[in-house]
Amino acid sequence: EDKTSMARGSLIVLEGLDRSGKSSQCAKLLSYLQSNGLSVEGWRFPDRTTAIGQMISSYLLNESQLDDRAIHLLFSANRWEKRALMERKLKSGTTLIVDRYSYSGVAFSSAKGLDLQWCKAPEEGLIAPDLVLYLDIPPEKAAERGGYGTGRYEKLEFQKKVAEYYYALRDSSWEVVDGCLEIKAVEEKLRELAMNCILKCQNGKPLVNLWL
Ligand code: Z5A
Ligand code: MG
Repeated sequence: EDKTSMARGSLIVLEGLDRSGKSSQCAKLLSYLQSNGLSVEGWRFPDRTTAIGQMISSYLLNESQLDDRAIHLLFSANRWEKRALMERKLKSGTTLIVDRYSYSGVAFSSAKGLDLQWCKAPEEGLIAPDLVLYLDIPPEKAAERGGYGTGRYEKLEFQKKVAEYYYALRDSSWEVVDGCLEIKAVEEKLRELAMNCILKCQNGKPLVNLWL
């Protein structure tokens, strides 16, 4: 029996404030793992390619208005519509590097003033990440990077609240990485943490659901 084809892939999520470096580090980690011969895909939430994703995209661009709870549930639905595919990929041995996930969903909506438990409820039953790589950066420093644009949430006071809720959501899957280090130094830390996680999953770490 071919053991490698039985081994499952890992669900690895990058989280952090806007401009913390998630998208750049996802791309670097993805190409590193691919160049090591691993089966790996890069995903991101919101997934703007679906019908729900297009509603979210227009909301984020301030092109449409939605009730706070309605948009929260759309973000969650956008993860639910990908759940079955996610499980199939992981079980068939593909590792997923995911740019934002349920923690973004809860932190952003809670920062608007919605109840934390209410925000967590629709995420329950989604696949729990094996590893959350949290790029830690003070909101003031993040704001200095390229400056915030016109995005709905790109305001310093709001980002400070998001940071507090992220902090409250930390669980055993989290590794906090200093996002203020040089890009190369962050990249090296993420490589090591990701490789450790992938090995644990290959060696039988069970797949479980949120919330841990
Ligand atoms: N949202 C939500 O409300 N609910 C949900 O469920 C989900 C999301 C999933 C989606 O934005 C928005 O939706 C987001 C949360 C909300 N809110 N906002 N705003 P997005 O994910 O599409 O946002 P983005 O614009 O793609 O990414 P970002 O978060 O703003 O940035 P990032 O991906 O973390 O950073 P980056 O693009 O990799 O880097 C930013 C800049 O910093 C760039 O110029 C880099 O070269 C520079 N950089 C990166 N790393 C470093 C280091 N180490 N040193 C110096 N400079 C660096
Ligand atoms: Mg990004």
